[in-house]
Amino acid sequence: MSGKPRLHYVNARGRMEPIRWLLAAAGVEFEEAFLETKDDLKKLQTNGDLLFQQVPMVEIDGMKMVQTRAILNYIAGKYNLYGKDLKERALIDMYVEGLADLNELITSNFFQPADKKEEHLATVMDKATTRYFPVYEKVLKGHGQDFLVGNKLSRADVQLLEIILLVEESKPDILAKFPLLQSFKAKTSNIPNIKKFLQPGSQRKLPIQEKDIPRLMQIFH
Ligand code: IBG
Repeated sequence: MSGKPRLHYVNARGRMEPIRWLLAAAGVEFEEAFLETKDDLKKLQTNGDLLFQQVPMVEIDGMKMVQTRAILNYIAGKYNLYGKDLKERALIDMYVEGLADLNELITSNFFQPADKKEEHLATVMDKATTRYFPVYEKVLKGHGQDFLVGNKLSRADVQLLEIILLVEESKPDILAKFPLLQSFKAKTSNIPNIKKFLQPGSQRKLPIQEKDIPRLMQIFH
């Protein structure tokens, strides 16, 4: 055992990507065990390694953790990215849950029928512009600080940057009307651990390609 967290998932973003982001931002090295086939998933299930028979699963500190949110909460708490008190934590939770909702909307685009994809994506981008991004712009404007909560990097900042970059892949000008999010993006992208993760060759995953969907479906269904 190397002592590094070991991540069990497919070699794709999916539900593991925010975990990869958070570990990377915390400066924690991690190993990945990729599921290539349904049998790989079955093996973990049969061994009793997956509490709910699902991945993501992360081996960390002697635990086999499942449930994405629980894993993220643990990492955020352990690496001091979860606010200084309960009220900061409550704010971080609200901001992060909004980001998780937006992330689900974006992900659901992959599962739309071909003839509905474009229209669905336009609706998602509209929601990003009118419901989600204005919230974070307003928070930054309200306190005039660089980070969302407590004038210090938290998991909320890490997850916001992840989503900004994700949305920009579909709509590069999405931040046009959000000047504070533009400077937020520039500053957080330059934090050394994050900058390193954004460089080619890191453990950050590329966007899921249409051609990968059947492979993922074969493993998970
Ligand atoms: N609530 C759980 C969590 O957040 O961890 C859900 C986990 C989950 O849905 N896991 C799926 C799984 O293991 C893989 S992620 N399925 C096997 C089974 O038998 O249930 C699938 C997924 C992808 C991309 I890929 C986006 C969203 C989900």
